[in-house]
Amino acid sequence: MQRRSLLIHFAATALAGLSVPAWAAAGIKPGAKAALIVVDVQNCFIDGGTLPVKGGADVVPVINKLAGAFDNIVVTQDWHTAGHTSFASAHPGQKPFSSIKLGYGQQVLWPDHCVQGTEDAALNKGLKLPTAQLIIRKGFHKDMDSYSAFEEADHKTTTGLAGYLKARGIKTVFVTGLATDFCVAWTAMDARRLGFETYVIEDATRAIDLNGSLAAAWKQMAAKGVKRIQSGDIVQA
Ligand code: VGL
Ligand code: ZN
Repeated sequence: MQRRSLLIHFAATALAGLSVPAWAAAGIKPGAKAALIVVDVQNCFIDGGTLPVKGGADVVPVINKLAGAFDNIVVTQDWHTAGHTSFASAHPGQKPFSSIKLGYGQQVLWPDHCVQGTEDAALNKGLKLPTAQLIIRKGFHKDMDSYSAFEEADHKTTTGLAGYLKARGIKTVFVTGLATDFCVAWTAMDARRLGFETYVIEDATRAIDLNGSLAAAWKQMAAKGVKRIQSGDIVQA
């Protein structure tokens, strides 16, 4: 390399090392082809519920504020039958937070939670999303769990969400809610795989963090091309 081009090369490399990604520096404007996905902000996952996530209530004001920046909002609810296969109580001798192998793969066993039609499964009252356009419920097949808002745990049965978003011309999704390392992560990774540009807004999520599951989830999401941002990176309309 010539001396001059070496210098230029050096300067460019130094700049690249210092610079933050363009989307973070400029702020992100979601626009008409983006959707905010609000995952499982239900009483069950908040203090007083059946499977409380530490700090779960803290996501509510962050999501309420984010909502103002989005034309399209989709809300999800974990919506289990009584006696659901993801409940430890459905497997004699098993305790919550252990794990077993089921027909579709490994399943963490949870306390009974988010049973259809109960107050526990209702969206948290603090959530103010009057402009939300779709509520999608998942995990309603008694013999199969569904962390992802797109696909059930067999990775075959679809919830219909991808079809809905694609039919509406949505290209980019921003995932928020509970819990970072389960339903948020699985939703985000499926979104990416299904062809959506995908962001997780970290401070609009809280985690269960079971045996290092939070760090593992961020690593897997990064490997799949999910982008990790903060609510302050979104430009309010
Ligand atoms: C979830 C565990 C069990 C979640 C749902 O919403 O992250 N976690 N069911
Ligand atoms: Zn569940």
